[in-house]
Amino acid sequence: MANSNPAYKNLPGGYLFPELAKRTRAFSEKHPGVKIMRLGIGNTTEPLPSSIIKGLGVGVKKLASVETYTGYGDEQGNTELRKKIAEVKYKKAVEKIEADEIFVSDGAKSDTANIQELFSKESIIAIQDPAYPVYVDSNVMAGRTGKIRENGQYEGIVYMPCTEKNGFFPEIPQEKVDIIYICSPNNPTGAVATKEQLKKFVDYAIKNKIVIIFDSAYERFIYDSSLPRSIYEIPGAKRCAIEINSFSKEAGFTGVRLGWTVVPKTLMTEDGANLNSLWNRRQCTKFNGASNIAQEGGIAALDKKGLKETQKVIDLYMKNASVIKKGLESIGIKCYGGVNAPYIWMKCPNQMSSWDFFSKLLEEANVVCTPGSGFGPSGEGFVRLSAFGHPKDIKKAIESIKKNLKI
Ligand code: PL4
Repeated sequence: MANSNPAYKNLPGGYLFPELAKRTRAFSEKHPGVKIMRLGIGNTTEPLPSSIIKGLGVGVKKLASVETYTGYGDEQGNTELRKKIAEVKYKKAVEKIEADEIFVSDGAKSDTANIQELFSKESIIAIQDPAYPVYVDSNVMAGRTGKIRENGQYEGIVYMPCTEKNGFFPEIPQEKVDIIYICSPNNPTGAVATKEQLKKFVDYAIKNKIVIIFDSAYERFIYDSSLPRSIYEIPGAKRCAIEINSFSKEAGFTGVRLGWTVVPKTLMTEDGANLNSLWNRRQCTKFNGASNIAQEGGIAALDKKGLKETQKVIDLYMKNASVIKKGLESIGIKCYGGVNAPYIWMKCPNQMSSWDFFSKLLEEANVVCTPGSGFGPSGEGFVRLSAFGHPKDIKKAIESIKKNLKI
């Protein structure tokens, strides 16, 4: 007789984003004809630049002839792409990132969820609160936690609150932890860690044999060149950190699917395992490589022309961020993020709860946001607005908020 994984019973409700979609759909059904403006899920809207379309086309064309056809590729990814990622993305790394430390994936979501498999079930994880929900949920599914408490925190997880008080970057945990998740630029708060802030964590991790899982999915949105785009810009990080990144937001690959994870060969666990070898073993067993077409697109995205063209799209989204932030501030709403990051972290007026404000914004302005509490208990009282949208739609949404939201 088959029994279910008991750890799944610890998950209280649905995953955040489908829940959001469900509530939005329910509103639509109740109010047919009302046009909803979506600033909820961070989903790209702009067409791919011509150089990437060309690159994807190269991938398609190769499949059409027996001389160039490829079937399964290397589980670790296309060698040319791995070399290109190492060369283009880690120019500022203190210690060189080698191509064989890069594992190409079908996007950052799967890797952020799967990476915890490399660690013992007893490992204690520390998570920024609020955070992208995959970090917590994947550890709950793996049985690394107990039940969720009334305060919204899981037993067995160390929460690192990111609040207005600490500028949305956490203090070093007081308790013993083994794995620390950090996301910068942060989803959902839009806060970006400085070199000094990251150095504190790297030094602490090296001293205590902790592994940092660094999610840099939004690094291209950092305009301030003094801020680090990779944890490997911090001395020693190759001895304590794994970095996960994605083509989704910087190159519009949310539907194409392509990302990568850096697992340095110098990264060891306390019991002497080499994490690069473990991840390689894991990927070879459980992953058959990213789509060869998508990987050709990725190579094109990292070419000089590709980088120039994607920068224009990033600029467009960042203009949206500024429109959202300025619009909300003009009606007296307190906002964070939106600079060096594509998310605006908005404080709900009149101390409303995140879900109450979500409903109010949808009903009064017909705008969808993401409730902050969905990212963790410290997100309560905030909502996240996404700058990924077509500029015309973003402007309409902000005009509607300014005109219709009663605060
Ligand atoms: C909705 C910090 C978005 N259904 O596209 P990927 O898999 O390369 O990237 C996933 C990802 C990884 N790390 C961070 C992210 O914010 C995301 C994407 N997050 C959002 O609105 O928060 C899309 C969410 C999607 C999901 O569940 O990931």
